[in-house]
Amino acid sequence: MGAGRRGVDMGPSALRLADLFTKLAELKDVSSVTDTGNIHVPTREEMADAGELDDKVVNARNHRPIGAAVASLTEVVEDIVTRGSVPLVLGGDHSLAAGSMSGTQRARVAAGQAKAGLLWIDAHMDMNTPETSPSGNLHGMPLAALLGLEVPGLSAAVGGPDGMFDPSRVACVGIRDVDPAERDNMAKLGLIEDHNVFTMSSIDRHGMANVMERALNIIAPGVADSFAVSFDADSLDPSVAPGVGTPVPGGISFREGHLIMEMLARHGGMCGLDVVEVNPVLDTRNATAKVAVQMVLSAFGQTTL
Ligand code: B3U
Ligand code: MN
Ligand code: MN
Repeated sequence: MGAGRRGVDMGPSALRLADLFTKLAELKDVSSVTDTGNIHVPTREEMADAGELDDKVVNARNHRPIGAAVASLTEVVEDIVTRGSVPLVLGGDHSLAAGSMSGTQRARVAAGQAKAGLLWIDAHMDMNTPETSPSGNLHGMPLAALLGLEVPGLSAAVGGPDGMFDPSRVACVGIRDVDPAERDNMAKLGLIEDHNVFTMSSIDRHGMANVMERALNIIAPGVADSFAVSFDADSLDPSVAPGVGTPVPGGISFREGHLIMEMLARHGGMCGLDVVEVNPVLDTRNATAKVAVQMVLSAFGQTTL
């Protein structure tokens, strides 16, 4: 409901079908893996019956049902992190990150731990608000909500300072499609190209290893610092990951994708991971789900030898 095209609701099934859980469980670095099942997402019909369909005044499509789903996800993730586990959240569209990421952050704050940094791997910035969005789609707005800008349906889950991320601990990688007014929101929060926003052009010029070293220094400046990762499958090049709603040419290659994940695993500080925007309806032979599973395995420590 947060995307422009239908089908990402089947993303988790496609990832399960690509053997995500058995392969994760086989990894030597991961001692136990539990599939906690799906979050209930109310249908438009259910919302209509409850008299809670969207009012048309705000440029934030389906913000009420999305708000309900994101609220449930926040609770589930907060609980997982409180129990000392690492949540792996399968989307679904990227609006869910408002819940997964703030759930992780809130659990850390409640436990007296330092806040996590955030790595946003995406073709897009997802820094729109209803005022700047050309589409009204909430999947273009979660990072804005996580940094404290007001987004109907998403800001309630972030719920104030405890769920929010510090912009100085946020890095973005793979960026190549930003809306004109979205840039104003970026500037407002200090998101700057080649400093904490690594566009495809930054990656071309400096190479992925250099970019990731710099990104890690931002998201985890201290040795003991943790970071959460939100991985949008459309960050990858459409030749590698065709099954996404808004493919943008010139993306992250298969090898660069693995390098990102391997560097995150080697660091050891990852405290949460989203995999979003896998759309089986637009995919070819489940290729996007399969490559996403490979990325997850690398992020959790899979190596060749
Ligand atoms: N920036 C555009 C397009 C977009 C954002 N996220 C995705 N597409 N996947 C928007 O609609 O906000
Ligand atoms: Mn995204
Ligand atoms: Mn995207």
